Amino acid sequence: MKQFIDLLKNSEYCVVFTGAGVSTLAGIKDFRGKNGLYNTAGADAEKIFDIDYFRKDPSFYYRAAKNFIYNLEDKVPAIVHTELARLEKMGIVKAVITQNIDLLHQKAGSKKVIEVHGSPEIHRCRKCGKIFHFNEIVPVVQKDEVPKCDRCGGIIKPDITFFGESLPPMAVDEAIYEASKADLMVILGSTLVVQPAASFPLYALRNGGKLVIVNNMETPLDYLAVQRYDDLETVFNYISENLK
Ligand code: CNA
Repeated sequence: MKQFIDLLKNSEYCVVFTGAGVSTLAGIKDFRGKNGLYNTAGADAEKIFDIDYFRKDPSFYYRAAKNFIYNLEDKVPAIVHTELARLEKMGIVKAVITQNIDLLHQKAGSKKVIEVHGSPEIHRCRKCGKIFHFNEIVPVVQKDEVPKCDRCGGIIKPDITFFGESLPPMAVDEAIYEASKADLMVILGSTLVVQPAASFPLYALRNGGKLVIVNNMETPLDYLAVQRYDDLETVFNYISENLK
């Protein structure tokens, strides 16, 4: 871990890529981890963020997300979020590219956050496009109702990228731009299987950047990493104590 700290200190442009694993420490389940939704909620979990299923039955998403996304006000950033915000302030981390949809990097104080799978901050009517903010939607979902547009009665969907939808193009461009500039890319808590987001680290590699991976399961890019660690909490406690 001392070597990891040296890499961080000596980097000129460190970009971080985060997945759901960084938020398990804040009490939010990931998908594919040991206690993740895919293991605990069975096959139905894959339908939660499936756009075809949402079109058929939006209530399924809202029921499943009620105590997962529509209770995010209660969630507090964990050590990885707070340390990344601190490293940004120190000038080490230049950008965080995240697959997460829990707003915890921003809550922790990170300024440059690129949300490649969208965000629940904004919800949109699928019929007329009217925009609604997260805080307007929460009380409706908490009452077990499907949010509907007050202008046209259309179904409202979060600006989260569901399986079957394209990623937000501006965020993707920005992520590729940042990854291409990185001389050090640190990948945290992601299985790196959801494409195309999982291929962003390849842009860093292509331009001579180094990869460090921290994840407690194997990833398809492990063999390309200069350093590889398992446990996020252990690594970030160490960073918190030893990188001042
Ligand atoms: P994933 O596929 O669920 O992978 C998470 C990885 O993190 C797994 O390999 C876990 O074993 C690992 N992990 C969990 N806790 C730790 C820990 N303490 N230390 C080390 N490793 C740990 O998640 P990805 O982000 O790779 O998959 C992308 C999906 C998940 C995106 O579409 C996200 O939007 C989606 N997602 C996001 C959230 C969130 O915003 N918090 C939660 C659940 C799913």
